[in-house]
Amino acid sequence: MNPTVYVLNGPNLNLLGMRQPEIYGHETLADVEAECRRVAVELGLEIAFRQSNREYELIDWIHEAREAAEGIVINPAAFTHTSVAILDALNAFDGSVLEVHISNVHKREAFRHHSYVSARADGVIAGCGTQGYELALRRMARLLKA
Ligand code: DHK
Repeated sequence: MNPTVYVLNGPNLNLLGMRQPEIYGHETLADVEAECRRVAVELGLEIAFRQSNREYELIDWIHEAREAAEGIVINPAAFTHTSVAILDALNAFDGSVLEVHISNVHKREAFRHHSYVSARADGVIAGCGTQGYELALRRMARLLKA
């Protein structure tokens, strides 16, 4: 059976393509999901693609992934910079974790330079636009094969 990867998206990413397109681009989250599904077929991965504006919901999905997934690709959005709770949940997950940021957070405001999630992530992709999700899935497939 193909390995399962949860692709989790944090707050405001439901507005992708509409909010600050000069930073986050013109593609919508539905476009990103479609591209992830296309790449997942190519890589032989099953994906569960989800977005929430609620911290607890992301945490519940990470807990769910403990039983249901081999890997997590997560763009925690603003929770990247604030959430010890999401870090703790990821620390309770045994599989591979890749962190994605559409923008280059290191080129932006100082408060975006620190990520709690990076203390757990096996890899971080930032500043590659929405292509970062595809890159993360390719890396995830490699990690899950190893
Ligand atoms: C998305 C957000 O919503 C911001 O809060 C983060 C991240 C950066 C992104 O680049 O995908 O700071």
